[in-house]
Amino acid sequence: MFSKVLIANRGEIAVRIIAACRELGISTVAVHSDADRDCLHVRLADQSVCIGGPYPADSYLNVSGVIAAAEITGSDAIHPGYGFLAENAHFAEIVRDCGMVFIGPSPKAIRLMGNKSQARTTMVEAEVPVLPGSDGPLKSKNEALNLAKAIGYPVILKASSGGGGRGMRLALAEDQLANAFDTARNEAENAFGDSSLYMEKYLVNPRHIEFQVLADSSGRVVQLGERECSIQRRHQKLIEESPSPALNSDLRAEMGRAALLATRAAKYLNAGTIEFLLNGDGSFTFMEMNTRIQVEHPVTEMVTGIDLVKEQLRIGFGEPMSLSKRRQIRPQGHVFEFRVNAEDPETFAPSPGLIEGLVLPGGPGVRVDTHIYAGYRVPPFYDSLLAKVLVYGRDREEALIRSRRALESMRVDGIKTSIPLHLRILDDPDFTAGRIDTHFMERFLVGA
Ligand code: MV4
Repeated sequence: MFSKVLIANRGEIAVRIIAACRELGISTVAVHSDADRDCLHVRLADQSVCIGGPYPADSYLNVSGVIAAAEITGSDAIHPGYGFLAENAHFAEIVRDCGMVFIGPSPKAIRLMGNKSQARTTMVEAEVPVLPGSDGPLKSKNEALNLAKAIGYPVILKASSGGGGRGMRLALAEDQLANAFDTARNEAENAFGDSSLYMEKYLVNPRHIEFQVLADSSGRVVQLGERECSIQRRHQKLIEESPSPALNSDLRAEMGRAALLATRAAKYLNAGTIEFLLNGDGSFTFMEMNTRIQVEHPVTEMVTGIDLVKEQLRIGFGEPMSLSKRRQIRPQGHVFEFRVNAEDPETFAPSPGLIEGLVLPGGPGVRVDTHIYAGYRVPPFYDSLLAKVLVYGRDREEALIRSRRALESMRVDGIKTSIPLHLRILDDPDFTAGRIDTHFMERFLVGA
């Protein structure tokens, strides 16, 4: 196994990765910014290196700073976590060229799935279902107009280099297309330096359901079931759960097979996620592949009992994944994840500052992944995630009751958090009945 791994991240995911390294006997190197000297990941790691100023561009996104820290500490590998450099193919290439292991897929797979239009084309060839749309990037506005007429409105224009909801424009009817095309092109050029767009038929009220996959260098590919991620606001997920209340075992098996096809088509290695849109009629289509460990990975860990980060480390080292073929992956029970953010529960304005007091929930079925502690000051420079509260129940009903109990017992004093919002969602009859889709939060917030 590796002797030393550098974690190119901060916050709860850095803490999570350090935990997996410890259990495997790997020593750890934290990197941090000037603003993060007092962070838990810095205290928990065996070594730490300050790599720059508070702004991400000066530290966690600073490729040469991260590489230098890995070199001077004699690290064998770099775990990128999520966000920051996790889906940067150039970074993955440099790590490899410096003789270290990037714990993730190959630069080629990152690049392929990072181009959302190429990803779509790859899935068409692999016979993974996709929505009607363009065959590669659109060459002109005229091509867009003709294609939209053929597939029917509404259509959505997406930036090839976008993803996660960035760089998308909707056209509900023909009179909106020219404008949507120009706006989307400009936005894509400004945001990604790549104006290339592709088109899909737009689904009005889909669910977002994603499958966790693992692939190792022996050629083994497995899927670990789904996460329902429809409870989100402006593409920021708030609550995830598994299993999805929308799937029966036949549909789950069919989507699982498609996830395996997609993973193989991408020549994928390590942990990844296949995102699908599920329509009200039970049809599903490939949306994107995420080439990283995700925020919500513990949802899958809790229903399967598998430590995904340890599997990532084993696979990165070139070992086979530890799941035996005979003992099948059998998800059990029901799990919710609540993202507790440092933000106003009504306006969603960021709420950084000093945590004056902290009481975390615990007891049966509760897991909290966090980097915060009483006396910690939440810096204003990074994303607002404070903690992930995960709750297991034998069934959805028990998980819901336990979730209320856990969130009611949690206290974060000194700053505003999304806990009161979660408690209100837990009182919503549509949420408790599992009647959710990607527009649930818009309806919920209007009704409030
Ligand atoms: C869509 C869609 C409907 N039809 N594509 C948003 C995130 C990015 N990954 C793609 N997204 C969407 N693509 C077609 N053809 C609706 C969304 C979408 C969405 C998807 C998942 C979760 C939340 C969402 C909220 C709004 C729109």
